Amino acid sequence: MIEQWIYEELKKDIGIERFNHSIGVMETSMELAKIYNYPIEKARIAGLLHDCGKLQGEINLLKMASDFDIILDNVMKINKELIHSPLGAEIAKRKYKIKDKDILNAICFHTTGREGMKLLEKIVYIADMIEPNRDFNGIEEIRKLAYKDIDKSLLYAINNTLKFVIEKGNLIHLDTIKARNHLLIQKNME
Ligand code: DGI
Ligand code: FE
Ligand code: FE
Repeated sequence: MIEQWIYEELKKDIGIERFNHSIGVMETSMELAKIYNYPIEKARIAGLLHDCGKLQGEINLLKMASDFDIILDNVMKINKELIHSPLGAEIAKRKYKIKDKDILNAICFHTTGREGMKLLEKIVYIADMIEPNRDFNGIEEIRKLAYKDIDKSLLYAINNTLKFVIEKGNLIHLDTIKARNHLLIQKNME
């Protein structure tokens, strides 16, 4: 059971639009959990809270991260939108009292992915991309694959993100590259 105060606080912190997106990610995470035999309640909390670090208004992300003893690499310092994930994991721990490491990791790595992602991390990464409010080129393919083969869908989604990041001329985070290499190496060893 997710207590009501968590919904209320989250809505206040991240705003109604991002809150609605989070509800979509929560529901999609639960659907994927069912298909892949993962505990539904864990998927539900991770999906709901995945963007809890996307605080509204003028906030100094670098200062907040440092107050929470989060060590940021240079890519994160330059591409500050990446900070909301590790920050979110800390907020989930401190404010929402989440102790489950799998849930905290799913929040922490939901934007970049990482080498050797666990099932809940994959579920949240994909659900974040395909929840019903999302729309972009290539989403239908990710949606279709998500319900059949989560690793294929993850690889497709990461490739999509990388193309988008490159098109914008942004830095690529090493964890995204490692996530992709890991999936490709695993596929080639099969
Ligand atoms: O928080 P959301 O908008 O729901 O989604 P998200 O947490 O997946 O963030 C998406 C953004 O993150 C999108 O603009 C692409 C960016 N991103 C993902 N991987 C990387 C990246 N940006 C950089 N610079 N490097 C990455 O590896
Ligand atoms: Fe996010
Ligand atoms: Fe999100």
